[in-house]
Parts: sequence; structure tokens; C-alpha cells
Amino acid sequence: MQLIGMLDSPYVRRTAISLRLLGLPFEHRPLSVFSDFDRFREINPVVKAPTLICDDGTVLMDSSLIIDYAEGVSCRSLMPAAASERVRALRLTGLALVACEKTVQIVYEQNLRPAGKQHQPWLDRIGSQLVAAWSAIEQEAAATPLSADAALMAQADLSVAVAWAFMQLMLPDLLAPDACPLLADFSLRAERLPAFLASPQR
Ligand SMILES: N[C@@H](CCC(=O)N[C@@H](CS)C(=O)NCC(=O)O)C(=O)O
Repeated sequence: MQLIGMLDSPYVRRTAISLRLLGLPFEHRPLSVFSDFDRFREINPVVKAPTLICDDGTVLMDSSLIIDYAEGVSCRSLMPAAASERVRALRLTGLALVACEKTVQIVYEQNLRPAGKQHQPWLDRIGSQLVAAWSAIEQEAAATPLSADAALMAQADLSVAVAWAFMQLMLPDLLAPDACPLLADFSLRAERLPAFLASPQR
């Protein structure tokens, strides 16, 4: 299978890390949805990263759907089976995906829209949603620690780690360094894991 997209996309990176943790070999083709738009469009006309080309040629997109497919192929899961752990994992993964989405929205608003056409109330709104997501994740981490153990790392843990590193890379001034101490420490430990080192965001 081939994974298409740049690892500076948190969606591509969470997919790459998931594939590695599931033990699935894949070829990574780091095409940009911007600078490689035409080449990307030849593979997937809707130009979404990540895109996965399955071994039978089927083209999939959306990180969560690709991970769902990969779990089926590998007969393994990065989600806990027990109901109470699973609901926590779903909540954390959802919060991490919101954090990714709001970071991307801010970056697109600031980088793609001409300065005079940027809408500050919209930027303020998505900034507040992003801060709320990190605040909720920090609270969850205080209640039950996230796992940066290679053998125990699950979808919620890796999605939070990827989202945090992406936000730090793109919007380093958004949160004060000590705003989320548990997440900052967790991120340092997660980024040392082999699956993360093999999927660098830059
Ligand atoms: N919900 C999707 C979001 C993917 C996404 O928005 N990817 C961005 C790159 S970070 C993209 O493809 N942007 C180009 C576009 O939307 O036109 C997922 O989980 O994969």
C-alpha cells in the first residue's frame, strides 16, 4: 500500500504512525496538497491528505477511515476493547482531531487568505476552540496518564501526541509553555518512540 501526503500534516502523520504500530509495511509518497497539487490530483481527484492506495488499487482518504481499513487488514486495533477505556479513547481522539482541525484552520486563514481579507472574529473563535481542546485534553491526562510506552501506545495517545507537536510547530505562541505541562512532557517522551522517529513531521 502507498500512503500519499506530507508528514507535516497531522492527519498523514497519525496515519503513518498507526500503520507502523499495526506492523503494516507501506510506501510513503510525500506529495504536498499545495505544491504537488496536479500530481496529487492524478492519484486522487479530490486532493486530500492522507490518501491511501490499497494493494488492489482502491484509493481511500481520511485518516480515521484509513486507520479503520488498516486495522481490518492487520487484524489488530489501536483502540481498547473494554467499554470504559474505549469511550475515553474516543473522547481523547476526538479532542485531538478538533485540535488538528482548528490548527489547520488558523494556518489556512493566516497563510492562504490575503492579510486584508482575514476575519479576526473567526480567528478568535477557532483560537478559543483550540485552547479549549488542549485544556480538556490536559484535564483528561491528569485524570488518567497518557501512555508513551511503545507497547501500550494506542490511538488516543498517538493522536494527542501528533496534534500537540503539530500545534507547537505551526502556532508556537498560541499556548504559554507551562499551560499544559502534562502534555508537554508526554510529547517529549512520545516523540522518542521508533514509530514517531520514523515519521518526522519535518
Ligand atoms: N478529516 C480529514 C482531514 C484531512 C485534511 O484536511 N488534510 C489536509 C492536509 S493537513 C488537506 O488535505 N488539505 C487540502 C484540502 O483540504 O484541500 C482526515 O482526518 O484525514
